[in-house]
Amino acid sequence: MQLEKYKIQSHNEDVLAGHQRKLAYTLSEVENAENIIQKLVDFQIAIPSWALGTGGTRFGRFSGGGEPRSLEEKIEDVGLLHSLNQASGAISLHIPWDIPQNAQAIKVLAAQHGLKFDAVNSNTFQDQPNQAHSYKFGSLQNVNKAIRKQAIDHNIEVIKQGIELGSESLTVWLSDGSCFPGQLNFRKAYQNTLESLEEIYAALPDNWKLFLEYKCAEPNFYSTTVGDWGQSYSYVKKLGDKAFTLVDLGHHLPNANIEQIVSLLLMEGKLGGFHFNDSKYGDDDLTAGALKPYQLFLIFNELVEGMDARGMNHATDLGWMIDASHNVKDPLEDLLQSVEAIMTAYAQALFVDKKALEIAQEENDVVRCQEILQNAFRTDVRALVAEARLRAGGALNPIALYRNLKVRENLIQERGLKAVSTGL
Ligand code: LRH
Ligand code: MN
Repeated sequence: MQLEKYKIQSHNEDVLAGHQRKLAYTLSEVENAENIIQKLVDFQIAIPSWALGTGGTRFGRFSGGGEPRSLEEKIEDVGLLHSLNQASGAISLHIPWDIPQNAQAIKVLAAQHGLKFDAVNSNTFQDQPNQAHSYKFGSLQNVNKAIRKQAIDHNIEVIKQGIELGSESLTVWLSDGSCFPGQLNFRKAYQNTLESLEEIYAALPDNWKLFLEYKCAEPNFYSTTVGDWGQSYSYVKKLGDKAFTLVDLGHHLPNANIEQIVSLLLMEGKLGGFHFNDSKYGDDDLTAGALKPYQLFLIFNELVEGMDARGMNHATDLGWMIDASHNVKDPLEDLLQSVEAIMTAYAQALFVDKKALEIAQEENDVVRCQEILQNAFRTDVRALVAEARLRAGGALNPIALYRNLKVRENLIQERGLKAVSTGL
């Protein structure tokens, strides 16, 4: 479903007065507002191709209808998101869930929607039909050399797919691990995985990056072979300058201090990017900022501080991606909310008075430190995020327009209630 520009313009005219009132007040409160708005305009978040349909759990899946039935329809849906918020200008594909039949045609279609291809994701956590060897006991860690070779070849094939689409990074998430004590020799599993990653790394074009995503548990429930940031860091440090650690917010043990992990990986120059989502218990893959907006703000506070300390470009030097699964929300509304929460946390982090914070930290003035951070977190920056959208040609209130235009109803009309999209 294509969204005509005039429909966005008439929506903006309807709500402009209210927006301008809020913006005027915010501009009076936030002295570096112009700089923040420009940074927000430049900031793009990649949408996962596997999260455009209804997700589910082993207990059930309740489809909402109108789901994309092909990669082409997935690109249309991300294109629609991007036309609404002008902040979703990239799609991250998962292979083999989204193998382009004709890469050039897909590339042209994406460009027509103003979309680029972010990281491509390999998949050695499921067995594909007619696959020679099973990944039941792991892929790159597997005790069987032929199974490791099969997994290595798949990753190299995914790089080839990505090159054709103009992607410049490969995300490797390994479900590899063990479910019971004694099942696995941890050292051999590590060494098999490292040797396998070295072969994949050797196949990377010069301008590419490899993102190694860690996860504490699931689907293995005793050990995971890339189980935390330290393990991922030890692999990427050994692999070389094109290898980095990817932080999925839902992949940590309870109460892990993710903002500290982010700060240290940045300091080491080994932070590659993010899979944004939120969670209360496990890898719940809920809407970003829905449960822990203060943690998301603290993560962006470390990102802005750490990236500025290294002179990094906020918009382009890290991989900004969402990884979520929608069990009860409309997938497109859920993704619009995630992008809004991420942009809001970023804007609040840009508003932190860093000079004052540094002085308070040097003086061990703990109370002042918290006052400075929470002043930024409690400042309503939503008008700045909306203004950035307006200047970029997006909708002031994307979800309101999405609903006013009955997008989901139209998609159900077009694609039917039973349409099921590939992915989780
Ligand atoms: C694993 C993960 C990984 C993806 C998958 C869809 O939990 O976060 O990033 O490959 O979800
Ligand atoms: Mn992930």
